[in-house]
Amino acid sequence: MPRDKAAEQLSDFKKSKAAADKLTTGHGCPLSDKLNSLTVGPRGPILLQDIQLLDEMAHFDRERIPERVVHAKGAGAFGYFEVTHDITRYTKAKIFSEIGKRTPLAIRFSTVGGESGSADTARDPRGFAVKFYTDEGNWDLVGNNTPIFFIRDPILFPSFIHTQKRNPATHLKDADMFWDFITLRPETTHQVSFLFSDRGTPNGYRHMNGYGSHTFKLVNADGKPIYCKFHYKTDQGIKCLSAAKADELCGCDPDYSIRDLYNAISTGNFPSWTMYIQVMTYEEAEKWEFNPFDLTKVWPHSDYPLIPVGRMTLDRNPKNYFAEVEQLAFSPANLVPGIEPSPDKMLQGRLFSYNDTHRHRLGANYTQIPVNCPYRARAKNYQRDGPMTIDDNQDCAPNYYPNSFSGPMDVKSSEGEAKMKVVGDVTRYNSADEDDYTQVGIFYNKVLNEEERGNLVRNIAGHLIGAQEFLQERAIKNFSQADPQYGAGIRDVLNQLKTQAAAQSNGGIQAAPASSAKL
Ligand code: HDE
Repeated sequence: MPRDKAAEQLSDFKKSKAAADKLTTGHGCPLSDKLNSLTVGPRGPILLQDIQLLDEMAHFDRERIPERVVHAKGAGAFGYFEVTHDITRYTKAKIFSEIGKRTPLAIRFSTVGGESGSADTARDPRGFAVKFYTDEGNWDLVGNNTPIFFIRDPILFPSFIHTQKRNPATHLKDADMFWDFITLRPETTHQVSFLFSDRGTPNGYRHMNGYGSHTFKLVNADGKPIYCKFHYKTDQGIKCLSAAKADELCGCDPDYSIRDLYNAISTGNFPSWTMYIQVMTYEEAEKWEFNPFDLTKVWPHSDYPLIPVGRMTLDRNPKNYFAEVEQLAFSPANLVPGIEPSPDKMLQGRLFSYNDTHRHRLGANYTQIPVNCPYRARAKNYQRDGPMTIDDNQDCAPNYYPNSFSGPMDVKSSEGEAKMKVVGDVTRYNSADEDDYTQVGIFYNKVLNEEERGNLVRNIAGHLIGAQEFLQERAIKNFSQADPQYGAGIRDVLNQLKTQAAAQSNGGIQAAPASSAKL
């Protein structure tokens, strides 16, 4: 089998070095023997004074940091964004200030539910997180390869994620947990339909679109706001894996997507995406038939056409995965002047969660880690000290505000948030009341073709077969509300699978239900 660029990484490193470096301890002291510990006699016990051994062991014992609670398995890369179209009438964000402007970026693609060693081709949404190192600080657009999400209230997120992970007793993926939650919360039907379609198993990370998914607010230089959604369309074309191929790769090449991205970039085959926005005025938002802040809905392109903005190109692989990808910390709260949150409840929930998880995973000074540092703007503020302060800690500048000694001053100007008027009674509104099915019907009938509809019902039935019958019935009822044919198709395949299973029931190995390993 020919060796690809990923397989040649070590040889390439060797070629880049005229001679090997001198080996040292962590404190830089040269090491004379890296193969033998310090013992009393050839078979004797090891001495406590073997500082080299202790240093090595103690560091090894601390190699792992907590993996991401979701999106644990992923691939990262670096590149740039270039503006191709003027959108300054919508936003004053400096990244979009002129055609031709380039801004460096980091990206991380991921699967969602699996652990950091899980298979890349699992049926799952894909994370599509981009960090733009802009002149005015880092802007992170932390999206997925889907324009929608399963739920519309962040309070449901931890439970939802628990049902996608492992049963607390058996430590197995559990189809009952999955389908119980999904069917009790019908707002999931739209995203579940997307997930079980062919788009649920993209062919690597280069052949899929990305979406900011949420509604954001853009604000222009006159302070005028407009609602907006961000899209990236792959310039490589969409390619998906069949369920059978995705399954096969789970076994024979579980790192398929990481390898594909690494090899493409290292052979100069730089992947790119075209960025578009959709915009909706406040007046249109008031009148639209759906709630424009509901993350389970798309904004139809026919009503809110895609407006081209620029192109994102990936041209560098990480030099070190842990430093540059495992420690890469995205946050929807990393916004810049001209891009603000909308009232989307899910986005509001995320504004808290990400920085919180970074403090837990990486420590209070995670923004000092080079890959997270807003290096094109630099942080100047009154935060000091804390674990792992690795930069100059803002040197001798005053550490309190206000002050009379030239400490950094706030900008009382257009850099601040746009004014927003909010009125309403505070209560816990039941978000289950919104329309859960109209757009699913459109997806089933108008977005998918005949073959894709067939794949969708087969993929759903192949997983639903693992759940109890009352859950199967509840699921069919939900899908039928989007279109009776949709529910009926799932019932037909389920019945076929049950007949096949009955025929095979005498003897044989007790296998996982069809497709269950993929979620
Ligand atoms: Fe995330 N999500 N999420 N999420 N998410 C995380 O942050 C969370 C949601 C997304 O490559 C975590 O650093 C909450 C929607 C991506 O590093 C965590 C809610 C969308 C990534 C977290 C959501 C996403 C994450 C885990 C509901 C698409 C990977 C580790 C309110 C629009 C980023 C981490 C990377 C990661 C929380 C919902 C995308 C725990 C509370 C919707 C791409 O903070």
